[in-house]
Amino acid sequence: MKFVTLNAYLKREVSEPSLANLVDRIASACWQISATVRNAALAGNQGETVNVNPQGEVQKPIDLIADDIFRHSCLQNSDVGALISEEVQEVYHRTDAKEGDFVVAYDPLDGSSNIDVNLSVGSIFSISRFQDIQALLPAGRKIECAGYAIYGPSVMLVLTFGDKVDGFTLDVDAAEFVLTHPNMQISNDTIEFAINTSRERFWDDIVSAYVEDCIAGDDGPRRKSFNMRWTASMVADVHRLLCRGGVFLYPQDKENAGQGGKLRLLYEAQPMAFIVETAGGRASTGKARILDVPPQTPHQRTSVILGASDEIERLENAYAAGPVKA
Ligand code: AHM
Ligand code: MG
Repeated sequence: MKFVTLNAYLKREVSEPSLANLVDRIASACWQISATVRNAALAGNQGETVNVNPQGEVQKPIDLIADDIFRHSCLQNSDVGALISEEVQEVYHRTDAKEGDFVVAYDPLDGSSNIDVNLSVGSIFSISRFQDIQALLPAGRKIECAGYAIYGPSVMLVLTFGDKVDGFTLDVDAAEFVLTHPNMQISNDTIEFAINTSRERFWDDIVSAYVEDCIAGDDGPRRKSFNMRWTASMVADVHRLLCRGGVFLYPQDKENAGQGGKLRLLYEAQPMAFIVETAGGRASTGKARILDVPPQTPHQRTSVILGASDEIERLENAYAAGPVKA
């Protein structure tokens, strides 16, 4: 079967050569990271380092290697003006960055707690434009391109420029990504949800009621039997819902409220929200559209509820109506 290569796709879809080049650089970074992930045990890159990232989480050697690969690949494009990485406290910016240069926000290795148990992990990114040094953090609505790579049974790159979402699979023999999943759409018709249920005691009434109704199955108010899946790798959980529908929740809860939630706005929530909305889904904090949340600090966290449009609207309506009555 003859597939369109990522290279041919970028030539066809992206009129600005430098933007096409940057996406190509990122694809190449993802490919290199996938090889590093595959060889982590053989190269002695499993386990932890003594370093912590800006969120106070212990970094794995592979987090640092992935960050290095991502950063160097992006910087091969001379129009990159700023980089915001989950693994680096400070935002990097070129001192001579000019308006219109690219700002790349990225999580080089999402779900890295899964590395040592050989489960899917990935990389997430967004591309927006540099305005000035005072307004370095990208607003969700200014994102021009977002994507993620998933390092699973096959390596995939899922990409959007805001009009459609296309999925590419790495053809290892041909050494290129090829278009295998054109125009990915999130179905509204779903019977699957993803949430870390070990946090149930921290949930607010709205999330508790939503999950309770799903679990009640055919006899409950939803009149259908739901399934639950949780990978603890956002890339894998979001990829699943892009492929077969569903809802993903990592809400702000009583335990993480002090820091605003668990997932980071700029390099986890925003890119995934842009992808999910473009695929026909919805992405919310419960109370606001994720892409409307104003970025204030590089590593700020947020509540994340995204996926099938009707399900997210149901949750938003419940938040708007206020706490569930006993
Ligand atoms: P990470 O970027 O440090 O890997 O953290 C983000 C990950 C997400 O991929 C995933 O949804 C979440 O953390 C899992 O958290 P938990 O361990 O609470 O289930
Ligand atoms: Mg992450």
